[in-house]
Amino acid sequence: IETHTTPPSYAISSVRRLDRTCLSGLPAGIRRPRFDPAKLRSGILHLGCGAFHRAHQALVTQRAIEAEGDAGLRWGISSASLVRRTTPDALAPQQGLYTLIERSAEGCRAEVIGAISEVVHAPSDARGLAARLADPETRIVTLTVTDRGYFLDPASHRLDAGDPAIRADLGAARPATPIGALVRGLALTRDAGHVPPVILCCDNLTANGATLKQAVSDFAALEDDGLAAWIERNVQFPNTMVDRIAPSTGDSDRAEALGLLGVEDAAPVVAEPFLDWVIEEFDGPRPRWEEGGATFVSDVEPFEIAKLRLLNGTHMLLAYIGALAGYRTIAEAIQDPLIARLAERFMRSEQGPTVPVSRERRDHYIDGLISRLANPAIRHEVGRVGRNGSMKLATRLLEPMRYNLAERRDIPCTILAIAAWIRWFALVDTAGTAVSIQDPNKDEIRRLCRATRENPMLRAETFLDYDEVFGDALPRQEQVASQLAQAISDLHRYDIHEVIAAQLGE
Ligand code: CS2
Repeated sequence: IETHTTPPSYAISSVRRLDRTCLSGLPAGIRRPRFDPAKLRSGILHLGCGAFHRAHQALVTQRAIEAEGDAGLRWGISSASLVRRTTPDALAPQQGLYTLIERSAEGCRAEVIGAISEVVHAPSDARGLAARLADPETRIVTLTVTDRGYFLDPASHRLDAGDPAIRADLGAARPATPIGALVRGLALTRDAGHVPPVILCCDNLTANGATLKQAVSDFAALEDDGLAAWIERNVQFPNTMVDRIAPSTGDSDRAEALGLLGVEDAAPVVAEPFLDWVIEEFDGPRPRWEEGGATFVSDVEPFEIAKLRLLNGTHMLLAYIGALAGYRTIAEAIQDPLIARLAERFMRSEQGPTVPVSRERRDHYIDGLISRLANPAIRHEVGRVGRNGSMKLATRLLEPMRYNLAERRDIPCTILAIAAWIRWFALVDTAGTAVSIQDPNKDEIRRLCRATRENPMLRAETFLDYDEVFGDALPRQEQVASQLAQAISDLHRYDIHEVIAAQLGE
């Protein structure tokens, strides 16, 4: 009998790393770029090289490049990470290539994305973001830097000029924040007499383009009024609505990519099959993004409100309620029939009526969402979806809540979602340690919880008065306070399922 004490050496070294030389040898079922990625130029500068960008804009851009042939090669993406170097380090040896795995209950589809012409780690980049933005070849700048990346004052939605990161960027040669980098790049563009690129915010903010424009103008005005006026007149910031569920990548996803490709990919991304991108029409050259499913419209607002309130708002409800019920992912949470009824009621009877689209369109979107959220092949962790809630609550829950209160509509699901969000900060693991929660206001929120420990009414009033998060007083605030106090108290005393059933009147 032949035995091997050590495996043959080819078994150790045979796994190659994905790069351009592997493309032609990939298994037949794996779609790959229908252009030569080595020939791309960088017509797009992107800030925030995370999973969402790589599962969304990069795929749509890949389709646009493919559709245009050689003319499309100008639309490569120079994709920058602003803080961490994990993604640039993983993508550099792969020449920007990575696998996009689309998963549903029916199976998966994998494609190698080659639209990223260059991966940049901004803090160590010799050229710097400002010089890249001011390069006349850059015609479009896209951003996915999350709500936190904009340094907005929650009440006014204007730049929080007092934030230390913004203060540190004023006058800095190489600003570290996205807003600072945009302003520095636009100043170079103006000084060189070039036409500025179009700036496309792809984050889930209300009126994201207009909001970003205001924040950029606010920053510019702190340095140079003339620059702020020039930006106001010359730079387009179209509004957009972006939609695709893309959880963060884990080891099992890397293992799956290896299995599918036969070569190692250190930075695959996973997404649901659904994709939507609605962009306000703008002037100037652009990729033919329609080829990848984008739509250009004159008014993005109805799409954006529908998406923020129905998808992102329900995500928040499911994240907090799901966490309290002990579920790990959004799909697990919504597979619980009681939680599913709560989510559906929240969408149809509370968030839905506040959305300015036809009843038919809204119902159609909600029907689709119920199955998207339940996609068992997407492991979207509740802790991740729930992070930074103090910054997301306003657009996703509080704006529709104000509207509903003014209409005198009952909002038991919204009240429960807010109570669950507050309770979430008190979550402990089995060893009794506070669960790690990511939120810029976490310390303050935990302090408010401690200060109101034994008194649900005081807690409800204290939170509703916390204007950093809740803004101005709500309509009928006293009534809301007593309902919220009841929900807070119930969540302390009873099992979450009993509380949901009571709230649904079941
Ligand atoms: C989620 C979004 O984490 C979150 O805040 O609600 O990332 C959501 O998955 C996307 O907006 C879907 O388009």
